[in-house]
Amino acid sequence: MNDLIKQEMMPAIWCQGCPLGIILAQFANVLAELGLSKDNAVIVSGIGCTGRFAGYMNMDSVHTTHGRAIPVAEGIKTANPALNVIVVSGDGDLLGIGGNHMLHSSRRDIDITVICINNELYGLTGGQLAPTSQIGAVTLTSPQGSAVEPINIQGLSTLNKKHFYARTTPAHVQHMKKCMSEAISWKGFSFVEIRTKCITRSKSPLFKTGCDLLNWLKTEYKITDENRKLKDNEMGIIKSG
Ligand SMILES: Cc1ncc(C[n+]2csc(CCOP(=O)(O)OP(=O)(O)O)c2C)c(N)n1
Repeated sequence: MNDLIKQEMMPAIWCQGCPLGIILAQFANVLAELGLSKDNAVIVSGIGCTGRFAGYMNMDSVHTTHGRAIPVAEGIKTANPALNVIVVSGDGDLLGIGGNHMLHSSRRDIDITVICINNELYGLTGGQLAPTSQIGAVTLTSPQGSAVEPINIQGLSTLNKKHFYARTTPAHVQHMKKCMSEAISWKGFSFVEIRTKCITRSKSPLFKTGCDLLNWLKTEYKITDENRKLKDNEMGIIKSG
C-alpha cells in the first residue's frame, strides 16, 4: 500500500465490498505518480462515507462540514496558490447541500480538482434520496421510487466556456486513474464524477456484493476517447480550454 494512505488506520471503516477502498488506493497511486505529497498537496472532504478520504490520507487534509468542501478548498488555494488542492466527497455533499458552491467555484475557474464519488444516494445517513438518484430509484425516503430525473452533473460541469469534466467508474481502474491524473494536472476548475452504487443501502438486487457491482459497472459503462457530450452509459473526458 502506498505511504500516502495512513497505514495505521487501515482497514477502512467502509462496508465490505464497497468500491471506496479501490478508489482510495488508486487516488493515492495517482498522487504518487504526479509527485504529490504532504509537501505540495492538500485534500479536502465533506461529511459522508466518502468524507473519510481526508482522514485516511497521510498529508494535510480537512474534513469539513457537510456541503462546504469546495469553499474550504477555494480558501486554501487562495491563501497558498502553490498548493495542489483536491476535494474528494460524495454526491450529496457536492451537489445537494453544496451544489451552489460547485456552480460558483467552477464559474470563477478556481484551480482546484473536485472528485465526486456518486453513489446516487446519501450513504452514511441511511440511504436517503439524493439529487443524483435515478428516476424510479427506491431509497429510504422514496419507497415508491424517485419521481424526478437526477441532476445533470455533466451539464453543470460543462456550463462554462472553459471546463474539465470526466466520468469514470471504479471498475475501470486505468481509466479512473487517467481521469484523476488529467483533472489534477488541469489548470483551472476540474470535476471528476466517479459513478458507483451503494451496495449496503441500494435496494437493487443487482448489487448485493462488491463483485456484483464491479461486474455490473463493467458491462454498463463504455469508454469513449471523443471530446464530446457523453451519453448516459459512457465514460470519458470533456474539456475545453
Ligand atoms: C449540515 C448538515 N446536514 C446534514 C448532515 C447529515 N449528513 C451527514 S452525511 C450526509 C449525507 C452524505 O451523503 P453523500 O455526500 O452522498 O456521501 P456518502 O455518504 O454517500 O458517501 C448527511 C445528510 C450533516 N452532517 N450536516
